[in-house]
Amino acid sequence: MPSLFSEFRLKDIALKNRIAVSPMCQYSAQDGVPETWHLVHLGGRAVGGASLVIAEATAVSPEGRISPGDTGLWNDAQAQAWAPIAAFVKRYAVPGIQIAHAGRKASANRPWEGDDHIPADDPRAWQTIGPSPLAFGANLPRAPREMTKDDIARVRGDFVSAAKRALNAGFEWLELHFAHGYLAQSFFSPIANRRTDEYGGSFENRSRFLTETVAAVRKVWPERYPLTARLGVSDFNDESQPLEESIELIRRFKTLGLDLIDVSIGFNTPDVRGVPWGPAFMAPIAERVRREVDLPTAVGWLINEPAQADAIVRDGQADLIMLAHAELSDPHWPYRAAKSLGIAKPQDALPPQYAHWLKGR
Ligand code: 8CM
Repeated sequence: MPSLFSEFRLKDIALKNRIAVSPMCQYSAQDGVPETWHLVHLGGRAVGGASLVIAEATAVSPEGRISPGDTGLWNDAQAQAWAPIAAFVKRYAVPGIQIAHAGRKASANRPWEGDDHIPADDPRAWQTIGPSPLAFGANLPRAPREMTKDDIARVRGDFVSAAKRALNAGFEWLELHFAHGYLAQSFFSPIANRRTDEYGGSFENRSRFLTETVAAVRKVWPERYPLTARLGVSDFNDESQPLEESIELIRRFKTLGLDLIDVSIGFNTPDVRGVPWGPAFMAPIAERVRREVDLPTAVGWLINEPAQADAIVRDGQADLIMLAHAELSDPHWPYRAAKSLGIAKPQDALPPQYAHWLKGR
Protein backbone atom coordinates (compact mmCIF):
# COMPACT_ATOMS: atom_id res chain seq x y z
CA MET A 1 0.00 0.00 0.00
CA PRO A 2 1.54 3.35 -0.98
CA SER A 3 2.03 5.63 2.03
CA LEU A 4 -0.10 8.29 0.33
CA PHE A 5 -3.08 5.96 0.70
CA SER A 6 -2.48 4.94 4.31
CA GLU A 7 -4.92 6.04 6.98
CA PHE A 8 -4.03 8.98 9.21
CA ARG A 9 -5.60 9.37 12.62
CA LEU A 10 -5.56 12.63 14.56
CA LYS A 11 -7.65 12.94 17.71
CA ASP A 12 -11.00 11.26 16.93
CA ILE A 13 -10.69 11.90 13.20
CA ALA A 14 -9.57 9.20 10.76
CA LEU A 15 -8.49 10.36 7.30
CA LYS A 16 -8.70 7.63 4.66
CA ASN A 17 -5.56 8.88 2.87
CA ARG A 18 -2.94 11.64 3.11
CA ILE A 19 -4.38 13.89 0.40
CA ALA A 20 -5.93 17.13 1.62
CA VAL A 21 -7.47 19.96 -0.34
CA SER A 22 -5.80 23.19 0.74
CA PRO A 23 -8.02 26.16 1.57
CA MET A 24 -8.53 28.13 -1.65
CA CYS A 25 -10.22 31.55 -1.63
CA GLN A 26 -13.02 31.72 -4.18
CA TYR A 27 -13.86 35.43 -3.64
CA SER A 28 -17.42 34.52 -4.54
CA ALA A 29 -19.47 35.27 -1.44
CA GLN A 30 -21.93 38.08 -0.77
CA ASP A 31 -21.77 39.55 2.75
CA GLY A 32 -19.54 36.63 3.73
CA VAL A 33 -22.25 34.04 2.97
CA PRO A 34 -21.05 30.99 0.99
CA GLU A 35 -23.28 29.92 -1.91
CA THR A 36 -23.79 27.15 -4.46
CA TRP A 37 -20.36 27.81 -5.96
CA HIS A 38 -18.74 26.85 -2.65
CA LEU A 39 -20.86 23.69 -2.41
CA VAL A 40 -19.82 22.60 -5.90
CA HIS A 41 -16.16 23.59 -5.44
CA LEU A 42 -15.72 21.87 -2.08
CA GLY A 43 -18.21 19.07 -2.68
CA GLY A 44 -16.65 18.24 -6.04
CA ARG A 45 -13.25 17.86 -4.45
CA ALA A 46 -14.65 15.65 -1.69
CA VAL A 47 -16.17 13.44 -4.41
CA GLY A 48 -12.75 13.41 -6.10
CA GLY A 49 -11.22 11.34 -3.30
CA ALA A 50 -9.28 13.67 -0.99
CA SER A 51 -9.63 12.65 2.64
CA LEU A 52 -9.80 16.19 3.99
CA VAL A 53 -11.33 19.22 2.31
CA ILE A 54 -10.56 22.54 3.98
CA ALA A 55 -12.81 25.47 3.12
CA GLU A 56 -11.15 28.73 2.20
CA ALA A 57 -9.72 31.46 4.44
CA THR A 58 -12.96 32.55 6.10
CA ALA A 59 -12.98 35.91 7.80
CA VAL A 60 -13.62 36.17 11.54
CA SER A 61 -14.83 39.78 11.12
CA PRO A 62 -15.86 42.02 8.20
CA GLU A 63 -12.62 44.02 8.26
CA GLY A 64 -10.67 40.73 8.24
CA ARG A 65 -11.74 39.87 4.68
CA ILE A 66 -9.12 39.96 1.95
CA SER A 67 -11.75 41.11 -0.56
CA PRO A 68 -15.46 41.98 -0.47
CA GLY A 69 -16.11 38.45 -1.83
CA ASP A 70 -14.55 36.52 1.06
CA THR A 71 -16.59 34.07 3.06
CA GLY A 72 -17.13 34.77 6.76
CA LEU A 73 -18.10 33.26 10.06
CA TRP A 74 -18.88 36.40 12.00
CA ASN A 75 -22.65 35.88 12.00
CA ASP A 76 -25.14 33.05 12.24
CA ALA A 77 -26.49 33.47 8.69
CA GLN A 78 -23.01 32.58 7.41
CA ALA A 79 -22.80 29.56 9.73
CA GLN A 80 -26.21 28.37 8.51
CA ALA A 81 -25.10 28.66 4.89
CA TRP A 82 -21.94 26.64 5.65
CA ALA A 83 -23.88 23.80 7.30
CA PRO A 84 -25.17 22.02 4.14
CA ILE A 85 -21.74 22.43 2.51
CA ALA A 86 -19.99 20.79 5.47
CA ALA A 87 -22.65 18.05 5.51
CA PHE A 88 -22.14 17.25 1.83
CA VAL A 89 -18.34 17.18 2.16
CA LYS A 90 -18.75 14.84 5.15
CA ARG A 91 -20.39 12.18 2.98
CA TYR A 92 -16.99 11.55 1.34
CA ALA A 93 -14.28 13.41 3.30
CA VAL A 94 -13.62 15.21 6.56
CA PRO A 95 -14.93 18.79 6.37
CA GLY A 96 -12.46 21.40 7.56
CA ILE A 97 -12.32 25.18 7.50
CA GLN A 98 -9.61 27.80 7.81
CA ILE A 99 -10.48 30.90 9.84
CA ALA A 100 -8.61 34.09 9.08
CA HIS A 101 -8.08 37.80 9.51
CA ALA A 102 -6.32 39.53 6.63
CA GLY A 103 -4.88 42.45 8.66
CA ARG A 104 -3.06 44.97 6.48
CA LYS A 105 -3.68 42.87 3.35
CA ALA A 106 -7.46 43.30 3.68
CA SER A 107 -9.72 45.51 1.55
CA ALA A 108 -8.34 44.33 -1.79
CA ASN A 109 -9.80 43.57 -5.20
CA ARG A 110 -10.17 39.98 -6.35
CA PRO A 111 -6.94 38.58 -7.87
CA TRP A 112 -8.47 38.56 -11.35
CA GLU A 113 -9.74 42.13 -10.90
CA GLY A 114 -6.41 43.69 -9.98
CA ASP A 115 -5.32 41.97 -6.73
CA ASP A 116 -4.60 45.46 -5.39
CA HIS A 117 -5.89 47.56 -2.52
CA ILE A 118 -9.28 49.11 -3.21
CA PRO A 119 -8.52 52.87 -3.16
CA ALA A 120 -9.41 54.46 0.20
CA ASP A 121 -11.97 56.80 -1.41
CA ASP A 122 -13.86 53.91 -3.08
CA PRO A 123 -17.07 53.13 -1.12
CA ARG A 124 -16.19 49.41 -1.26
CA ALA A 125 -12.97 50.00 0.73
CA TRP A 126 -12.59 49.78 4.50
CA GLN A 127 -9.97 50.76 7.05
CA THR A 128 -7.49 47.96 7.61
CA ILE A 129 -5.82 47.17 10.93
CA GLY A 130 -2.44 45.68 11.82
CA PRO A 131 0.19 45.49 14.53
CA SER A 132 1.93 48.64 13.22
CA PRO A 133 0.96 51.40 10.78
CA LEU A 134 3.21 50.00 8.05
CA ALA A 135 1.96 49.19 4.55
CA PHE A 136 2.79 45.85 2.91
CA GLY A 137 3.81 47.76 -0.22
CA ALA A 138 3.66 47.03 -3.95
CA ASN A 139 0.02 46.32 -4.88
CA LEU A 140 -1.13 46.84 -1.26
CA PRO A 141 0.07 50.40 -0.46
CA ARG A 142 -2.47 51.43 2.21
CA ALA A 143 -1.10 51.51 5.75
CA PRO A 144 -3.24 49.84 8.43
CA ARG A 145 -4.38 51.54 11.60
CA GLU A 146 -2.23 50.36 14.51
CA MET A 147 -4.31 48.07 16.69
CA THR A 148 -5.02 49.06 20.28
CA LYS A 149 -4.99 46.41 23.01
CA ASP A 150 -8.79 46.50 22.86
CA ASP A 151 -8.61 45.71 19.13
CA ILE A 152 -6.29 42.79 19.87
CA ALA A 153 -8.65 41.39 22.50
CA ARG A 154 -11.63 41.86 20.19
CA VAL A 155 -10.02 40.05 17.24
CA ARG A 156 -8.90 37.19 19.50
CA GLY A 157 -12.54 36.95 20.58
CA ASP A 158 -13.62 37.00 16.92
CA PHE A 159 -11.44 33.93 16.29
CA VAL A 160 -13.14 32.21 19.25
CA SER A 161 -16.64 33.10 18.01
CA ALA A 162 -15.79 31.94 14.49
CA ALA A 163 -14.47 28.63 15.86
CA LYS A 164 -17.74 28.06 17.75
CA ARG A 165 -19.74 28.80 14.59
CA ALA A 166 -17.52 26.46 12.55
CA LEU A 167 -18.30 23.70 15.04
CA ASN A 168 -22.03 24.40 14.93
CA ALA A 169 -21.91 24.38 11.12
CA GLY A 170 -20.53 20.82 11.19
CA PHE A 171 -16.82 21.28 10.52
CA GLU A 172 -14.56 18.71 12.19
CA TRP A 173 -11.12 20.15 11.45
CA LEU A 174 -10.11 23.75 12.18
CA GLU A 175 -7.11 25.55 10.75
CA LEU A 176 -6.03 28.97 12.04
CA HIS A 177 -4.58 31.13 9.28
CA PHE A 178 -1.27 32.28 10.74
CA ALA A 179 0.50 32.61 7.38
CA HIS A 180 0.89 34.64 4.20
CA GLY A 181 1.32 38.07 5.77
CA TYR A 182 -2.21 38.20 7.16
CA LEU A 183 -2.92 39.52 10.63
CA ALA A 184 -1.51 36.79 12.89
CA GLN A 185 1.53 36.26 10.69
CA SER A 186 2.19 40.00 10.69
CA PHE A 187 2.23 40.06 14.50
CA PHE A 188 4.97 37.42 14.51
CA SER A 189 7.03 39.00 11.74
CA PRO A 190 9.65 41.63 12.60
CA ILE A 191 9.04 42.90 9.04
CA ALA A 192 5.47 44.00 9.87
CA ASN A 193 5.47 44.36 13.66
CA ARG A 194 7.34 47.34 15.16
CA ARG A 195 5.30 47.61 18.36
CA THR A 196 6.99 48.58 21.59
CA ASP A 197 4.34 47.14 23.95
CA GLU A 198 3.99 43.49 25.02
CA TYR A 199 2.79 42.53 21.51
CA GLY A 200 5.97 43.54 19.70
CA GLY A 201 9.75 43.45 19.88
CA SER A 202 11.05 40.25 21.48
CA PHE A 203 10.21 36.74 20.25
CA GLU A 204 7.98 36.35 23.30
CA ASN A 205 6.07 39.53 22.51
CA ARG A 206 5.70 38.92 18.76
CA SER A 207 4.36 35.44 19.59
CA ARG A 208 1.78 36.69 22.06
CA PHE A 209 -1.17 37.36 19.73
CA LEU A 210 -0.73 33.91 18.15
CA THR A 211 -0.26 31.92 21.36
CA GLU A 212 -3.17 33.71 23.04
CA THR A 213 -5.37 32.94 20.05
CA VAL A 214 -4.41 29.24 20.00
CA ALA A 215 -5.11 29.00 23.75
CA ALA A 216 -8.46 30.80 23.49
CA VAL A 217 -9.68 28.79 20.49
CA ARG A 218 -8.58 25.49 22.06
CA LYS A 219 -10.93 26.18 24.97
CA VAL A 220 -13.96 26.19 22.67
CA TRP A 221 -12.84 23.78 19.93
CA PRO A 222 -13.52 20.24 21.23
CA GLU A 223 -10.60 17.97 22.10
CA ARG A 224 -12.01 15.28 19.82
CA TYR A 225 -11.40 17.41 16.71
CA PRO A 226 -8.01 18.52 15.36
CA LEU A 227 -6.98 22.13 15.88
CA THR A 228 -4.26 23.09 13.41
CA ALA A 229 -2.54 26.22 12.14
CA ARG A 230 -0.89 27.28 8.93
CA LEU A 231 2.24 29.26 9.77
CA GLY A 232 4.62 31.04 7.44
CA VAL A 233 7.84 29.77 8.98
CA SER A 234 10.10 32.10 6.98
CA ASP A 235 10.17 34.90 4.42
CA PHE A 236 13.50 33.59 3.17
CA ASN A 237 15.29 36.90 3.58
CA ASP A 238 17.49 38.60 6.18
CA GLU A 239 14.62 40.57 7.76
CA SER A 240 12.55 37.46 8.46
CA GLN A 241 12.37 35.78 11.83
CA PRO A 242 14.91 32.93 11.89
CA LEU A 243 13.46 29.48 11.22
CA GLU A 244 14.55 28.53 14.75
CA GLU A 245 12.10 31.12 16.15
CA SER A 246 9.26 29.62 14.13
CA ILE A 247 10.17 26.17 15.42
CA GLU A 248 10.14 27.46 19.01
CA LEU A 249 6.73 29.07 18.38
CA ILE A 250 5.36 25.77 17.05
CA ARG A 251 6.69 24.07 20.22
CA ARG A 252 4.61 26.50 22.25
CA PHE A 253 1.56 25.86 20.05
CA LYS A 254 1.99 22.15 20.79
CA THR A 255 2.03 22.82 24.53
CA LEU A 256 -1.18 24.82 24.10
CA GLY A 257 -2.92 21.89 22.41
CA LEU A 258 -2.34 22.40 18.69
CA ASP A 259 -2.51 19.04 16.88
CA LEU A 260 -0.75 19.67 13.55
CA ILE A 261 1.17 22.44 11.81
CA ASP A 262 0.77 23.26 8.14
CA VAL A 263 4.15 24.67 7.13
CA SER A 264 4.10 27.60 4.70
CA ILE A 265 5.76 30.85 3.65
CA GLY A 266 5.61 34.25 5.41
CA PHE A 267 4.72 36.58 2.54
CA ASN A 268 5.19 39.55 4.84
CA THR A 269 6.94 41.41 2.02
CA PRO A 270 6.35 41.61 -1.72
CA ASP A 271 10.02 40.71 -2.20
CA VAL A 272 9.95 36.91 -2.61
CA ARG A 273 13.28 36.62 -4.44
CA GLY A 274 14.75 34.45 -1.67
CA VAL A 275 12.02 31.80 -1.75
CA PRO A 276 13.71 28.61 -3.03
CA TRP A 277 10.94 27.71 -5.51
CA GLY A 278 11.14 24.17 -6.85
CA PRO A 279 9.17 20.91 -6.68
CA ALA A 280 8.10 20.23 -3.07
CA PHE A 281 10.67 22.73 -1.75
CA MET A 282 8.92 23.05 1.63
CA ALA A 283 9.08 19.31 2.38
CA PRO A 284 12.57 19.35 4.00
CA ILE A 285 11.43 22.23 6.24
CA ALA A 286 8.29 20.30 7.22
CA GLU A 287 10.54 17.35 8.06
CA ARG A 288 12.75 19.47 10.30
CA VAL A 289 9.73 20.89 12.15
CA ARG A 290 8.21 17.42 12.50
CA ARG A 291 11.44 16.00 13.91
CA GLU A 292 12.39 18.89 16.20
CA VAL A 293 8.91 19.58 17.59
CA ASP A 294 7.55 16.04 17.35
CA LEU A 295 4.27 17.33 15.95
CA PRO A 296 2.46 16.10 12.81
CA THR A 297 3.03 18.33 9.80
CA ALA A 298 1.21 19.15 6.59
CA VAL A 299 2.99 20.54 3.56
CA GLY A 300 2.00 22.10 0.26
CA TRP A 301 3.67 24.16 -2.48
CA LEU A 302 4.58 22.80 -5.90
CA ILE A 303 3.60 19.22 -5.17
CA ASN A 304 2.06 17.77 -8.34
CA GLU A 305 3.34 14.26 -8.83
CA PRO A 306 1.79 11.33 -6.93
CA ALA A 307 5.18 9.61 -6.55
CA GLN A 308 6.64 12.70 -4.95
CA ALA A 309 3.67 13.12 -2.61
CA ASP A 310 3.96 9.44 -1.66
CA ALA A 311 7.69 9.78 -0.94
CA ILE A 312 7.12 12.82 1.32
CA VAL A 313 4.78 10.75 3.51
CA ARG A 314 6.88 7.56 3.32
CA ASP A 315 10.08 9.41 4.28
CA GLY A 316 8.39 11.00 7.28
CA GLN A 317 8.70 14.57 6.02
CA ALA A 318 5.01 15.29 6.45
CA ASP A 319 1.83 13.48 7.50
CA LEU A 320 -0.45 15.26 5.04
CA ILE A 321 -0.03 16.61 1.53
CA MET A 322 -1.89 19.87 0.88
CA LEU A 323 -2.94 20.32 -2.73
CA ALA A 324 -4.26 23.52 -4.30
CA HIS A 325 -3.23 24.01 -7.95
CA ALA A 326 -3.13 20.23 -8.50
CA GLU A 327 -6.73 19.95 -7.25
CA LEU A 328 -7.84 22.94 -9.33
CA SER A 329 -6.54 21.36 -12.51
CA ASP A 330 -7.83 17.89 -11.60
CA PRO A 331 -10.43 17.45 -8.83
CA HIS A 332 -9.99 13.68 -9.29
CA TRP A 333 -6.25 13.88 -8.59
CA PRO A 334 -6.54 11.23 -5.83
CA TYR A 335 -8.03 8.73 -8.32
CA ARG A 336 -5.27 9.48 -10.83
CA ALA A 337 -2.68 9.15 -8.02
CA ALA A 338 -4.14 5.77 -6.98
CA LYS A 339 -3.83 4.56 -10.58
CA SER A 340 -0.30 5.80 -11.05
CA LEU A 341 0.86 4.34 -7.71
CA GLY A 342 -0.48 0.91 -8.72
CA ILE A 343 -3.34 0.57 -6.23
CA ALA A 344 -5.39 -2.55 -7.01
CA LYS A 345 -8.79 -0.84 -7.30
CA PRO A 346 -8.03 2.84 -7.93
CA GLN A 347 -11.67 3.56 -8.73
CA ASP A 348 -12.43 3.02 -5.04
CA ALA A 349 -10.97 6.49 -4.46
CA LEU A 350 -14.29 7.68 -5.93
CA PRO A 351 -17.93 7.11 -4.91
CA PRO A 352 -19.81 4.18 -6.54
CA GLN A 353 -21.68 6.46 -8.93
CA TYR A 354 -18.33 6.93 -10.68
CA ALA A 355 -16.33 3.92 -9.47
CA HIS A 356 -18.70 1.36 -10.97
CA TRP A 357 -18.11 2.64 -14.51
CA LEU A 358 -14.38 3.08 -14.09
CA LYS A 359 -13.76 -0.52 -12.96
CA GLY A 360 -10.86 -2.03 -14.90
CA ARG A 361 -10.15 1.16 -16.84
C1 8CM B 1 -5.11 33.70 -1.36
C2 8CM B 1 -5.70 34.05 -0.19
C3 8CM B 1 -5.22 33.63 1.03
C4 8CM B 1 -4.08 32.84 1.07
C5 8CM B 1 -3.48 32.46 -0.12
C6 8CM B 1 -3.99 32.89 -1.35
C7 8CM B 1 -3.36 32.50 -2.51
C8 8CM B 1 -2.27 31.69 -2.44
C9 8CM B 1 -1.79 31.30 -1.18
O1 8CM B 1 -2.40 31.67 -0.07
O2 8CM B 1 -0.80 30.58 -1.06
O3 8CM B 1 -3.56 32.42 2.21
